[in-house]
Amino acid sequence: MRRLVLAVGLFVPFCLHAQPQTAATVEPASGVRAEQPWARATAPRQTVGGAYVTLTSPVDDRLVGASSPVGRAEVHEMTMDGQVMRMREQKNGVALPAGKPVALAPGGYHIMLMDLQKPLVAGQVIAIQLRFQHAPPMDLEVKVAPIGAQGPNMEHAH
Ligand SMILES: [Cu+2]
Repeated sequence: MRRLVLAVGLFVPFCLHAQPQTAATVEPASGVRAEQPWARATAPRQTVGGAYVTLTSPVDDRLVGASSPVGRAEVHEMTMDGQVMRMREQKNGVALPAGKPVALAPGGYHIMLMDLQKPLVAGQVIAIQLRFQHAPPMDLEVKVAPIGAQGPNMEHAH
């Protein structure tokens, strides 16, 4: 009995500090949600490409790396330095705050695909694995959108 009381005594303050809904419904760290993964087709001879996805983690996590059979994959951020576009590998990954969708999208964070063996062709589906600080690796099937696409559903754009 004494042990039970002690356990309850420790648990209650913890509950009071947690969010009311999430205390009961915390998803496992593996519950990262990936929405609309897509990559952009590449021109012949182009050996680099970009892939994009919106990630929502139920708990604070970080996207720390990626890999793909099509080439070397790195997590990058694109920024504008005046008129100059710069890309940097995110050595510390990209923060995924609990419950907040984080978009990897043209002009910002992206999965950089390098040393492509073959061009990425519109309509093709490529495999990309994402690695997280806490959640287990996630395998994505990434649809390739046409060259110049700004999003996953731009096949009829002019
Ligand atoms: Cu890049």
